[in-house]
Amino acid sequence: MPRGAASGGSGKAFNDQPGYVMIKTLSQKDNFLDLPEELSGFQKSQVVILPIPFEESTTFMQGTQNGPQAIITASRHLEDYDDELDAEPCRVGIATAEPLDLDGMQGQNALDRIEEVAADIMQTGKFLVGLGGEHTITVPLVRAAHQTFHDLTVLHMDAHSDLRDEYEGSKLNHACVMARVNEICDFVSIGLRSGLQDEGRDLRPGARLFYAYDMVRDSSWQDRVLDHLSDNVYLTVDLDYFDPAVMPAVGTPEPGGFYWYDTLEFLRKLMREKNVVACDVVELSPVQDLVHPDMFAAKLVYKLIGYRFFGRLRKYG
Ligand SMILES: [Mn+2]
Repeated sequence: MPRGAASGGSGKAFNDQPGYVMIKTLSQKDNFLDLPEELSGFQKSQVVILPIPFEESTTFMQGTQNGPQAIITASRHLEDYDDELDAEPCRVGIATAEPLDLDGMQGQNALDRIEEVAADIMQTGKFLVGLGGEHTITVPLVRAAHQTFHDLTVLHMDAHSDLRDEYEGSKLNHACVMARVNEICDFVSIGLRSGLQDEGRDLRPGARLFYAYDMVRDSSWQDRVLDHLSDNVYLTVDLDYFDPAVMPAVGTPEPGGFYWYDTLEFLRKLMREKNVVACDVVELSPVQDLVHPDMFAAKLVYKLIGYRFFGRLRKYG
């Protein structure tokens, strides 16, 4: 049975089924995209955005705990209409959960709490979008998705392979995310340009690593990545996948990243061909008075939702 997942605050509570999923959502004055109740109430929404301002192990520049709020604030300046899709993706309903209150919890306890809430949301069949926060939040989100989808593959977009078994004395460091995912299910990492010499040695047979150096030389990587994925996919986007020129607000920027349109082309293809069951966008570390990275992340989230629900249907498809 789903467990209760209520958090404190002024938002509206919704009890989805007696027995009971209890997610408080933000109202129009605070929610993603500035949506009225009829497009953001929990019950009618097909999408749930879960802000997870978790930051414990960021190693270089800090600030990812402010990422979810910066994305939501920026989203409120986006248009509802998407010209590429010729649609208003928000029509599917986008509920914004109250930022996850970890109530002073740390380490594994905090991650268990994230998993519990995420599993509650996923059990309703809604499309969960987690907003980080540091990349560590992906581990409990993948666990939650794996509870329902056993044939899950994780698609991991990142400059860093994140395959250290342990870093700075912790297996839960954000540099260890994919080592933990490797213990749960198959995965494909793309965009890599910073990692370890012996990475790949202890990986499960279903894991694949795609390096940026090779990807920019051979565009067939898109199809090869899709071929490696199972039908059900969990997508995690570390924003440092993108080039620091377009996405400077990350804790550990790496030159040689990817850009807006080439990435969107791939994401649309992904959403068209696979059943993406949930996703996260992580590691935004907002820079004061620099708004374009926040807008970039917010629009990326809205694009993911648009492709998920409209990518198969509309004019350029
Ligand atoms: Mn990274």
